[in-house]
Amino acid sequence: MPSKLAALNRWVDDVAKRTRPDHVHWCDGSQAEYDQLVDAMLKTGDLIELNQQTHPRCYLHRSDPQDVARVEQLTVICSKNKDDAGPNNIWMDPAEAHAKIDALFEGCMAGRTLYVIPYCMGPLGSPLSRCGVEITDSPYVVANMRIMTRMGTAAQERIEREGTFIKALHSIGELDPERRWIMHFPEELTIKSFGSGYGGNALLGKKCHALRIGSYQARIEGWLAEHMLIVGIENPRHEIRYVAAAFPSACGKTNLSMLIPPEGYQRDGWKVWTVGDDICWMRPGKDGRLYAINPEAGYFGVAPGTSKKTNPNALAMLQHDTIFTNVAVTADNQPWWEGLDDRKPVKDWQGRDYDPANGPAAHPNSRFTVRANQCPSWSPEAESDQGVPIDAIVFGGRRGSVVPLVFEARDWTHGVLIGASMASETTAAATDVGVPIRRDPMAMKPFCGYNYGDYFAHWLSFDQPGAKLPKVYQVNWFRKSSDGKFLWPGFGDNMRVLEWMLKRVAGDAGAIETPIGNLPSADDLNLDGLHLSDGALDELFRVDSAEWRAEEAAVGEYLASYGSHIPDALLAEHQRVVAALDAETDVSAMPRRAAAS
Ligand code: OXD
Ligand code: MN
Repeated sequence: MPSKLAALNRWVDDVAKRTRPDHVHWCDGSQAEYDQLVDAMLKTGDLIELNQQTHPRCYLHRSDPQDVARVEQLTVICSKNKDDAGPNNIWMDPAEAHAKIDALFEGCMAGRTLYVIPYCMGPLGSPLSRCGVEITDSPYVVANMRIMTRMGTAAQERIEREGTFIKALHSIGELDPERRWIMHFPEELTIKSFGSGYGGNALLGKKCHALRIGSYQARIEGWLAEHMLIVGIENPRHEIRYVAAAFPSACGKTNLSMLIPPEGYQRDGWKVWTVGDDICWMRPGKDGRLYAINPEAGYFGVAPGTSKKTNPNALAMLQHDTIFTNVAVTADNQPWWEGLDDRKPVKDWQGRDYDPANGPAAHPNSRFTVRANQCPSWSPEAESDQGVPIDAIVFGGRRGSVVPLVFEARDWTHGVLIGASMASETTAAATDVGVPIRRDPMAMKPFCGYNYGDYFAHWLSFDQPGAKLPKVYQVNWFRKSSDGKFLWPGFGDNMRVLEWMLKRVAGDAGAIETPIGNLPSADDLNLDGLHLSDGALDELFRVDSAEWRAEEAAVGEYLASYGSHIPDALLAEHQRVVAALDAETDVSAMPRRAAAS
């Protein structure tokens, strides 16, 4: 028997009986196995060799043009009770869902190899880690899982010791969008995904396990599975404090996780360490602090916009041992994407001769898959079994107006309200009047595996006697002037905002109390060497009471849509903010009174 665990052998046998593959291969996760897979994919054309002089061991995968992104309308949560999935999810009855998707799996691996991938999300020895087994018929998925997770023999051994694992079944099927489902059965700790090879739909350890099933498990077991990056900020005294930050897609999460501080900061000895760029699992430690691990071992990042200016660390890590998906190529066969540099691509993401009339050369959601430790700012603490202590949690979104550059929650409950109120613009527009925003609490809208109301209650439950919880912040790097220009330079200069937060944590910085939370005054932020346009600072920190009353009215309506699942304490906190705003005639007339640090 391939595994010492009967339940695992039985599941693999059952799947093989249904899907009828020509071969079954148990992955050991070795370099030799990876190399063989790559060789085979180069022969079939699943991978294309890139310029091996400039980019050793880098390959390009061109996906089916209809299979380039997550599919939220086909992503379902199949809990026994509809109410448990909540209005934030598309729900399907588990029996109906199994029947629907099992019919698609019938005989789907004929002529193919069934790969069994035992994987561990998180360091192999960590009590915070959780394991799963993915079955797939896609060698591209196996290669990506080897980069993104700890997979193979060692993970299998942990699964055999523990006796439990998430069952994650995947087939690319015929890549037919009409025969595609991404299904989650939280109570059965099972995922079934059919008809897509795209990362978020097919690398089942990532969004499906680490967030949707993970959030469900976390609620039962008393921890948090979050859509957050984790960074360590080292100060000139060589103290490192860790920050976890949630942002919806396309808000610069990968860039923030790999930030290079402005020159003056570097001279003074500041440094940023990358622990994770997308997912964070956190649990209270014995000392009452929250300890976090990055369950992933690699980055599956968006390529367009990555450049020497926006993210030099990412660019450095992408020079070797990287799988690119749906990028363009230059005349000398190097990977290329919009925003990289001034070179001209010759082939677009579909392999056609590049013609601007066909749209961007690289698909806007083209990706790189790369081992985390290739990043120059990679933190060795990413391998720590106990995780890193989190001192600050940051919630961010893309808001052209209303939301100031940064503000601090008064306490944990207020912080949970700030997270629950998160929203982000869905489109970029020249001016921001009327830009639609989508409510995306804790940036988990596509990823929370159960009812958001219950999720907020779970967040509130961490406020226990003896808990030393992180301070909570909201940031907005994207506020614009009335003529549509970004007011804040962003990127490395975001360090200035992080420094203020960490000084607050240490009790070393001031703040001004307002009804929405505590804001820094201009004197509290280090603005040395920064040239902001006239009036930018005032606008960045302007809190307009009329705008905020409208904002909180929208938040109130949103919270009400979760009915009785919304915890009373969250509604009471919302009422407190509304009442404070109502009492204010002109909030923008700051400062009011200094907040306690
Ligand atoms: C991602 C996403 O791919 O959030 O990380 O969509
Ligand atoms: Mn993400």
